[in-house]
Amino acid sequence: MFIIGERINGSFQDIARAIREQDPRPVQAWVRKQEAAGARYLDLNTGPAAREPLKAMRWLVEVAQEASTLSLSLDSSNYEVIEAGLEVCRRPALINSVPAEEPKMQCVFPLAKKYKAAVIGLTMNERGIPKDAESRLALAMELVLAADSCGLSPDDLYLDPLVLPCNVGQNHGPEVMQTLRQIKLLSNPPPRTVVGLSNISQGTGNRQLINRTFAVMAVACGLDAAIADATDGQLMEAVATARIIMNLDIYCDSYVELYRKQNTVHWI
Ligand code: THG
Repeated sequence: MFIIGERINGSFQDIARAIREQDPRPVQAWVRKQEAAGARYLDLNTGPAAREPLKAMRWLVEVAQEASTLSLSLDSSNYEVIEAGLEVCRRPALINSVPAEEPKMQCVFPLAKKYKAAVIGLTMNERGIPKDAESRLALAMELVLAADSCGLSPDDLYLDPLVLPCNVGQNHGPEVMQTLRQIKLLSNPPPRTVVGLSNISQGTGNRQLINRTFAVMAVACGLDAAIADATDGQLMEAVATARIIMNLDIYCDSYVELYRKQNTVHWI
């Protein structure tokens, strides 16, 4: 499982201020910090308050690319904002995200082809987030079929079963785990899976413990990627260890260090 650094998000006050004042320093500081901590992608989200979201996304992409060569995940439900970011991306990006709604899929998948981007598909539609794994899987299949009909390879599709805070959606936890396991049976090659990890602990105490416990359980269910706090050292160590136990990486005494450096060393 690899980490998509969550921190460049306008819902954090320092990033909201940086966007407002066009001050690149806090953004670049978080780019470097997340990269050093072992993030493989950087999620960029202008936040709900950005007055000119197209301009803000373009600016975030340009600032991030000046500080790092990491790939970018463009996080918005507004596809004009996504395309504004894609236009200035130097490397193939990840479009975050599209729900299983026909008109939106017909907009986003061709956009992904045009810019050679991968896509995160959400297992939700006009009626919201389903309660059980079975209904999430039905929406996952709709995403797989729509992506395929647009010529997008299944391994460029990341499916997100949508994690809800455990203090409001406790019954969703086992359904998300079940969905993660069963998504791998939908196609060959299978779609990839991703979650917004920190959602699980929003509004709870002991956030880091809840995040890392969820993360290791999800690795056991085959999770491929998480939008998460890459600078949480204990989370990164727990994920590296879960990968060893699942036989996804070769055990060596320095595996925790190697996981952090996975962007620069050859990693199986
Ligand atoms: N799936 C996909 N994309 C996503 C999500 C998802 N993008 C956004 C989000 N969920 C993942 N990113 C975050 C970023 C921050 C937090 C949670 C998820 C977070 N923020 C603090 C909070 O709300 O308490 C902010 C605290 C502060 O302001 O300091 O927890 O699920 N595809």
